[in-house]
Amino acid sequence: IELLVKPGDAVKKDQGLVSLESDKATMEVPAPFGGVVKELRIKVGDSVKEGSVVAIIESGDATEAASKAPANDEASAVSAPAATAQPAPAADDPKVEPVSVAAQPDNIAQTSIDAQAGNASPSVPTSSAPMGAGLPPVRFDAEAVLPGKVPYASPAVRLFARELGVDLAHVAGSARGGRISREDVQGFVKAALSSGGGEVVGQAATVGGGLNLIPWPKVDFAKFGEIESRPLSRIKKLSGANLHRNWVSIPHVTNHEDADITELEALRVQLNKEAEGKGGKGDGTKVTMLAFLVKACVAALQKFPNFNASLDGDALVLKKYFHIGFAADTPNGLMVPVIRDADRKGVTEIAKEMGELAGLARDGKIRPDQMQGGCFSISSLGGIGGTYFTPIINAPEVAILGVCRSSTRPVWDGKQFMPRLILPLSLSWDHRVIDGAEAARFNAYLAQVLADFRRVLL
Ligand code: CAO
Repeated sequence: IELLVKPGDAVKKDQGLVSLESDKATMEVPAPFGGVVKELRIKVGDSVKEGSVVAIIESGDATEAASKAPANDEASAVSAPAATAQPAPAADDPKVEPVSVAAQPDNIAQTSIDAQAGNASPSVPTSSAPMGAGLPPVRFDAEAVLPGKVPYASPAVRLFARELGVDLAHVAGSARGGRISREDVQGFVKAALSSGGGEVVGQAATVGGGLNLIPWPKVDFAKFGEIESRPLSRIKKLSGANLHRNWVSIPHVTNHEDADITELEALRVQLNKEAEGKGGKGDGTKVTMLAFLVKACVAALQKFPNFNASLDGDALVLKKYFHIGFAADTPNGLMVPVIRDADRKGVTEIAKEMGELAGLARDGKIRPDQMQGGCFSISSLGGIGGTYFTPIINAPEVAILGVCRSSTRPVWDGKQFMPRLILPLSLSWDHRVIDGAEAARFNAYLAQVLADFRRVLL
């Protein structure tokens, strides 16, 4: 699909010569050694197969040897059938460059495609390929150029990445066929720096700091049916980048728990009835289950301070304030407004503030400071459905509570099954800060508080 060099170009070892595309992958064929391209044997659009000759390269060693060789050596060098005398390459030596090539003044070596990296015999050129002195073609290790191993980028982009210390294995290509462009490298560096992950750039990426993922699959979806492409919203892009970082960098564990909220729900319904009964004299605020949950979480955070904390290097920063974030579903994507000082507010006040903040978020009018400073987050899907899920921790917080839809279930009270309203809870926590036993205690306590809200006072 692309010729990366032309005759006369000097190429370095491993420099890309041509790009090939199959239905499964796109890969670059690298020069197996440095030298000067004498001839390209393929053109854009050609179909090639294993064993096809790609290019003829005068090896750097040959040029050097020839320039150093005394004139009277030349004839003997030309006549020496050195190549045919060379032993076949060893099975475990897939990168074979015939040594004899270097001894000939018009030394040329052919680069051919060989998918069998462990093949004991060198691939034989097609009959149309004139082979100088019957030399076997130079093989390259197809294993080593599989897309997962060699990032698909032009030599200029490789050089650019090297200068910035970026390991291209971590960069997703957005150009045709998944090729990595200069802009992709720049975008990668910007993202790494803005997420504080400068270490992804540079050495750490190759010594265990990076994920070393294979490139994202590039699929031409239109080949399989009708499609429509829509750009992601700004908020989706921002929240997506944060969620991704949090998901891959925090060791998450999620504990599930069931809370019996039969009495609490009865109280909530009663409070809302009383408010309605005032004949519209109140401000119309409905007390929500989520507002009760905020209050219950504050009680649990006070009892288990490690959950109201953030990691700062090797130190744990314990917060003495209780700002609780809640996930709000907006037309533009997920946002997390924060209720400040929830420990000092009543349930009705929290419900009112939540309604206002959620409204601002949905209208795109929420200010950044109204989403900052959170200590712990709650993600409630209770109004929608589901049983349990795995919420992603909102870094630098260390835990998040996921809540699903309550349902009436038969619960054994020791003598009989009783219908109880059960709220499913899912707590994700950072295992660097919190241990499983502590998380189980947090959940059990939270469920106790929700079952008997008087415990909030203790
Ligand atoms: N179980 C059963 N019913 C519940 C419930 C629960 N756990 N939680 C809420 N409900 C009910 C409410 O009582 C309400 O019923 P009525 O209309 O009869 O009063 C209805 O569901 C709708 O509630 P709501 O969702 O409007 O209000 P809320 O206070 O529960 O939540 C807010 C507010 C902003 C959190 C919510 O609107 C929202 O955006 N939720 C989505 C959060 C989200 O996307 N999380 C995922 C993040 S990860 O992608």
